[in-house]
Amino acid sequence: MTSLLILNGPNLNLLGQREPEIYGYETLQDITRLCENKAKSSGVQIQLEQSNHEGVLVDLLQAAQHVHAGVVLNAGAYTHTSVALLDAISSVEFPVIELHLSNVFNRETFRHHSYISHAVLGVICGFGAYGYVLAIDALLRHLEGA
Ligand code: CA2
Repeated sequence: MTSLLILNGPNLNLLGQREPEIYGYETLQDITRLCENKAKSSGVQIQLEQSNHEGVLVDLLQAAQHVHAGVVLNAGAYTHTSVALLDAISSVEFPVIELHLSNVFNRETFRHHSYISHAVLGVICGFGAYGYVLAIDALLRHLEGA
């Protein structure tokens, strides 16, 4: 069965507790449930991981090789700072979708630049938690060759 990794970066464990006007009211647990329901209805397996540590995110991306067919990555603030994550994404053979809950382009200018965009299949942002559903759909459509 096709397996996908849903990988969340720093501070996303705090979702739903602060700044709901930017990130929505859903907690990471709500997003987990949303992704699990989407995976079930799509007939795929998913693994969900969250880490506040850049190196752990790199390790999880490397470990996904030959295990997962694709990755949905919300790299959080590391999006805007991390060449290490860019290099990790460049080194793997599976497609990665960059995801953001908020529309990073109508926020502070430092959020307009993403290091990881250079190596990803595509970017989804601004649709809140529903973006994860869109990203899983987009990955599966890509993997089916559609
Ligand atoms: O919009 C997104 O999903 C972001 O990746 C979220 C990151 C931010 O640095 C990116 O620019 C855009 C921040 C996640 C922090 O999440 C919080 C959750 C609750 C309270 C405060 C921050």
